[in-house]
Amino acid sequence: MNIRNNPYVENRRCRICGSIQLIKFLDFDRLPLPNGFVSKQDLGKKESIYPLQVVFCNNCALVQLKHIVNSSIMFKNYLYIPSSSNTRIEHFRELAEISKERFHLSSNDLVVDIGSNDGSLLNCFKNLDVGILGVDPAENLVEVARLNGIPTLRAFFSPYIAKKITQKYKKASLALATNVLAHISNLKRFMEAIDILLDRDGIFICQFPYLLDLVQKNQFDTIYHEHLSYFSLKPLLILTQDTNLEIFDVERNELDGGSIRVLWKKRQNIEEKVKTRKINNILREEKEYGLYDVTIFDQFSKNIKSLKSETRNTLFELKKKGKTIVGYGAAAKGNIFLNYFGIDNKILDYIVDSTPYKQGLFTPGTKIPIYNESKIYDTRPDYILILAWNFKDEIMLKNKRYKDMGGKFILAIPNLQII
Ligand code: DWN
Repeated sequence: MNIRNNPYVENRRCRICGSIQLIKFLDFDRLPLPNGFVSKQDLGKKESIYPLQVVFCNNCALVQLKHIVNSSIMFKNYLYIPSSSNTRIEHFRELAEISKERFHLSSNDLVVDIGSNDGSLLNCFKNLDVGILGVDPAENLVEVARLNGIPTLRAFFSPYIAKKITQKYKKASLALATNVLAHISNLKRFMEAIDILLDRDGIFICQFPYLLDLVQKNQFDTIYHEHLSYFSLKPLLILTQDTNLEIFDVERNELDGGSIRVLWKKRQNIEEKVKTRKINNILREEKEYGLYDVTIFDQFSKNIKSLKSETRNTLFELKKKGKTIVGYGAAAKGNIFLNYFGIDNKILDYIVDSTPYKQGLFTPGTKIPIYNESKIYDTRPDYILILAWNFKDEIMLKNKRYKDMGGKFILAIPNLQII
């Protein structure tokens, strides 16, 4: 079935190896899109809901969604911006500095960020006097990026767009994709486009939340319609086999609860030596943890079910005692958490968020109002449930005053804690 004419289609084959041995291990039933925030006037309207089922490929071990939602529905108007978190901006600044130094980038080099959003990452390269270009499909964000002085093409990245860039500008010395690869349905075509975009010694740096961290830390709420794939290193090596690119370095970091940064080069680029030992160490850790067998994912699914009942019982108990609870961070992951755990506006009075575009809207499915962060100090709730757990340190530091007033934080990922 063609995705173009449908809101979603079923994915019957593994998107990396083509196998039909796809084993379902977690089923969220149907949920609204996690970035599908609702305006006040649309509150009475029926929300679109889409299947969210997770499968394991028994051939190449890629974890992926069983259904693909039409990317135009998800990404044409996009409310997530990286600049809503200092932690992420600081991480971007370091990535730009490390990349410029390691790959000797200058103003003559072109750095292309795929899925450039509001241009936050490219702005870090611009400050280092390196040539930049963004590519993003979201009309609203491309406008913001351009207003911020970040040249940006409004498009879904493809071999055609890659060719256009090399003709209109030049071949890229560095291509970047942070929290993007998981959103791509046709991975082979994406890697083909990277090959077209890069110059001979070009480097592709791709970073995304790491499956090993997801499983080890119960990060079920990062599983949602935008993220078609959940990567370990093994399937990525299989993906790369029939391309002109090869993985030469891999690094783990703490962003978003644990991410992996994979570096590709062209096979002709002999400058960069393949860090075989690092790659093999990561593959060994994945195998020893059991990421290449569905058993670990069945256990993961059981862990989430017990976390759900423990979290629900605790929140319902607090409400029975007359306590007030609000949410912190109207994150996409937060909306999956709330909808799957059945936590709605009867439990949370409201959610605060630093993103201007989200304030005044309501969360999809649970219809919880979203306010500016200062609301916390107007109503002084007894508890704050941190939904953006990946930024818990930044959030708790920012709200020390709330703690000093006797307020308490609740975290449910990786496990239920009241702090
Ligand atoms: O992969 C994706 C990640 C990178 O970003 C996208 N598919 C969608 C999006 O997911 P998310 O919405 O879960 O991203 P964040 O950046 O983890 O969301 C954090 C939310 O918390 C933002 O809405 C901003 C908010 N926040 C806040 O209100 N106060 C964050 C911080 C640090 C704060 O102090």
